[in-house]
Amino acid sequence: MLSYPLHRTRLVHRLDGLWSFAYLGEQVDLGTLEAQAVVLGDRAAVPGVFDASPAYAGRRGTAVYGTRVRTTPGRAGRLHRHGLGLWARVLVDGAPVAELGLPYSGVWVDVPPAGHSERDLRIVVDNRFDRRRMPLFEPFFDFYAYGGIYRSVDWHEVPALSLDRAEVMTEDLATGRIRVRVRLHGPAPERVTLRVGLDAGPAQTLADLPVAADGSVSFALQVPEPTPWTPQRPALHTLRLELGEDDLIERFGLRTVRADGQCLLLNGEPLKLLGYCRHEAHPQFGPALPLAQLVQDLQLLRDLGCNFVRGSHYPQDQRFLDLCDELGFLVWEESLGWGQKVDHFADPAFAAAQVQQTELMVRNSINHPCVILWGFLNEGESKAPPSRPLYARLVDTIRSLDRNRPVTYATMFPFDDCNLDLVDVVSVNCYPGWYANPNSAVRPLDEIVPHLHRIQASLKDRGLGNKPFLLSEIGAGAIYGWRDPLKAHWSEEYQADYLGTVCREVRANPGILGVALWQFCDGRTYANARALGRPRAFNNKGTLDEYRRPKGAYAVVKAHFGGPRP
Ligand code: ADA
Repeated sequence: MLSYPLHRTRLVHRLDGLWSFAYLGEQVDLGTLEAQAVVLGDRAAVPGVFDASPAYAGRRGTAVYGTRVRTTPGRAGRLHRHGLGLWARVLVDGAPVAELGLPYSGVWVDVPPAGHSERDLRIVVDNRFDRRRMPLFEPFFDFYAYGGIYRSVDWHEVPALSLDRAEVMTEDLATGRIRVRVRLHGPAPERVTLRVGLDAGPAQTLADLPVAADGSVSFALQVPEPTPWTPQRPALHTLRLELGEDDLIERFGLRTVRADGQCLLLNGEPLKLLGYCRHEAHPQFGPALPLAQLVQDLQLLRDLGCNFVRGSHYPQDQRFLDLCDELGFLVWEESLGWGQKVDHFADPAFAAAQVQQTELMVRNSINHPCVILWGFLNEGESKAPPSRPLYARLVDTIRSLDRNRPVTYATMFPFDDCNLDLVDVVSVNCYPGWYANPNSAVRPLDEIVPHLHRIQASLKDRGLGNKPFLLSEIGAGAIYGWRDPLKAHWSEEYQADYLGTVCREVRANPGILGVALWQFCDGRTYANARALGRPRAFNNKGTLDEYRRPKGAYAVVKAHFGGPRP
């Protein structure tokens, strides 16, 4: 499947399809594993996760995927893995070329040229938890950790010096002036000559551009017929680049986004964000969602009247972001995290992996106009002072790569978080009226609005009242089909009343930037005793169930969010 950037002349082998496969069990020693010797007797779809298929359901161990690709002899390769999990080793012609433990991240792997044409590719995938090997995913996360190749795999044939990416920044919205930073791959000379074209216009030659020490080239361009990108009119532009025989097509939108006092401004206009947190998950495909599912999810969100999606809790599928660009959704993208404590933050391997994944996220998604917020470390222990160095490092990392988008993170400590001064938008996850006090005389539903007001007052008291305040999660569970005249917890009625109360307050309260309701649809979670609080081992707070069947709350949210947009 294609996602931007695209190529017209570069030879790209799309490796999605049927691969050979073997599941090796739970006890494999990865140090001594001879992956090349493994007989691949089964077949698997790529993208695909083995543990969502009935044959290997729930297994936690090692698998080997294999395929062959016919390439040009003598030509170097760059293997693009758009995302997998939880850990992988890549072998080409039997030789290991990379190991990676960054679940969900799009990663490039250099493959040396060979004298022969048919290259043998094997990917060892392991979904066992191992903090040393793969520090980012833990068994205590409230979503299932699948094993397999989540997203597409491509093999690019590239010359010694090739085009990596071109980052496009809107410099002047009114005139359509953009700044382009081209990242080169390979040993760069002091100067390069590029051919550059915008939209359907003719290409021009930019001769002898100086190459910076980091291997990048920068220049400004004028979009001839600039149309700003807005949710109502998501106009997109393309940038074509040629360097020698290599080429690259990037897509971008002209728009600005910045925090100003309590507002978040898109092209200078204040936004109200109305939407959902969404996991990339389905019972039959895990996180390896078919394109049709991505489209259907966005059609449902559009029907609900949403303009906003929080991509919880990991870097998003580039196809999904392409679709959000086209359909005019606003997106919060974040790196992988869920409830880590300071022992994680103090661990150099964890911190390094977190920074690396955050960097990759920003670089991979930088041209999507839909992405308006960068986030990280969902519900980390951000009230503990020792958390601060890593939070500060992640904010700096993002700002060093992109100064044009606000930074945030979702805190579960609205009253005593100690890092909120670092970010542009204060984002709070809270569940008043759901995880409610059992001994309280107040009806759970009546806890919601006062709790939100207390948060706002506390932020103001602590000098944080001049930042936009976003509800990054709030919600209640309901079992699909469970109707109850008493409207008890877990009934569709309670969830509908709950979300109705939240939406009413969010729309009416000018001090709330918006909401990402928790959550779009139900999703599989813990496979351990923690699931006792999660009937069916699902997080049931979806407004739709895991098959995208609407619960009673659907109509309520739709009525509040305003139904279909023009
Ligand atoms: C947290 C977390 C979500 C989910 C939610 C819940 O806020 O960020 O991933 O676990 O709680 O359902 O309780």
